[in-house]
Amino acid sequence: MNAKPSATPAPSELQSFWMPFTANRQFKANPRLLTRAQGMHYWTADGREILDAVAGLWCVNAGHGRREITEAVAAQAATMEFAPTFQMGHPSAFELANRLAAIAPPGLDRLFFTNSGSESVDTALKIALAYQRARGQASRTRLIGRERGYHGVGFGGISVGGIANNRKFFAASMLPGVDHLPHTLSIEHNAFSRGLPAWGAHLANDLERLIALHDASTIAAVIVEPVSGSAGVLLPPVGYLKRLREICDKHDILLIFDEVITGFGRIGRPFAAQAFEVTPDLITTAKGLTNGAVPMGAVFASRKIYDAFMQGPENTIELFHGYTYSGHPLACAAALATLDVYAREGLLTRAADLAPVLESAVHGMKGLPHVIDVRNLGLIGAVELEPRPNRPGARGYEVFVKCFERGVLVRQTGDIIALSPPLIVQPADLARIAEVLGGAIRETA
Ligand code: PXG
Repeated sequence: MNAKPSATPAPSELQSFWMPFTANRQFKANPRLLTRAQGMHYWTADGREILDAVAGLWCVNAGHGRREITEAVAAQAATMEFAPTFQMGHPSAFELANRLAAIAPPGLDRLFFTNSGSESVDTALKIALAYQRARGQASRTRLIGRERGYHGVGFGGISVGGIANNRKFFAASMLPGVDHLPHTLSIEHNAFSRGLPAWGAHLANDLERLIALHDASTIAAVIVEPVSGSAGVLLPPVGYLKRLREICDKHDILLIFDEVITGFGRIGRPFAAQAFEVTPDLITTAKGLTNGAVPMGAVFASRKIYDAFMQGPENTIELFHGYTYSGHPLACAAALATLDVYAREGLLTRAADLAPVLESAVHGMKGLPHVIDVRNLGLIGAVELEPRPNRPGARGYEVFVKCFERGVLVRQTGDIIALSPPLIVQPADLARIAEVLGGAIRETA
């Protein structure tokens, strides 16, 4: 099917939109505009078909144009476009919370709704701090993140995050009392590992060092992505996450998993917590929750945390936090329909079946020029390229553009190319993605 070609805007018509995380001038000189999507594909403004190897931006897990989802959103919009959830409610927010609780790791059955991953992260950090106070441990105010972590762009998220470019402009305005664990990428020890790298579980022990430095009585929570996506697909070494959990338990510190990327089936179970058999105290999600159709995030909290707030007089608000659009009816409708699609098509576990296909497709790139590492887990893949001298990111960008010109959308982070296709992907799609990416790498000096 071809998209109806729509007139490509003139450069002067592209100036007002200040684009996020984009080289605005470079983009506006050579725009890449998408105008339609269905299944595994986008179509560009000039009618070219693009195979989507990144599920939009890691969010369209059930593939594009799912009629069940758009019809549910349209029906909800026609019935009641908005209802408040402050001291009021509407049934689908409660239904969605129950449905999410049913697929959550054990005990994480209390849901706080947000509108994005960034809001989920800031919400989880605030819940962690307020929880410590509610249970009489108000001295536990420190937060621990990780180098190269990405937790969105709120002030909380960039403070616990570990990406220098996201932090340096705001350095003076970071949350106080934040430390960072070392990241877990070691090309030296683990290059071209298939699945989880064997070396590096001991990196979790750095948490003991921070605890010895500050004392456990000052630390509220540790936040990590079980698998970090944005910084270029950094995998946890075998045993690493279990070790983090043990140390947190030993010192009564909360563990938060940021599953904005790993949630909703990306690595073969509904949540990475289940795939790794490590249960955190809070999980942050967004993206795949609504298949990207309507912005929404959700924080999963343990019963223990929720119950700690449910104290005191019943007419008091227990948590002074929330968004006008927490549990927005259109988002709830999208999420409920998305969960139906996931269940009907077995998508929350499909990545486990396809992981070996993606693994051999991406590892086929070992040996291509400038490829210094290949990483994979579930339906996540990454190819790391050697940076050009003094021009970090240039080679990665060139590969990204070449892939797009040849009809495959990949995601570039510096000199790392990341793949995270919709969970409906077929082996033939993975072969095509590998063929185009491999060709682009081969032809990029
Ligand atoms: N946490 C994690 C782990 C994320 O990956 C966020 C929080 C923030 O979500 P929002 O909805 O506020 O953007 C994210 C977002 C990429 C890429 O290319 C990744 C994200 C966003 C945009 C691009 O890797 N992740």
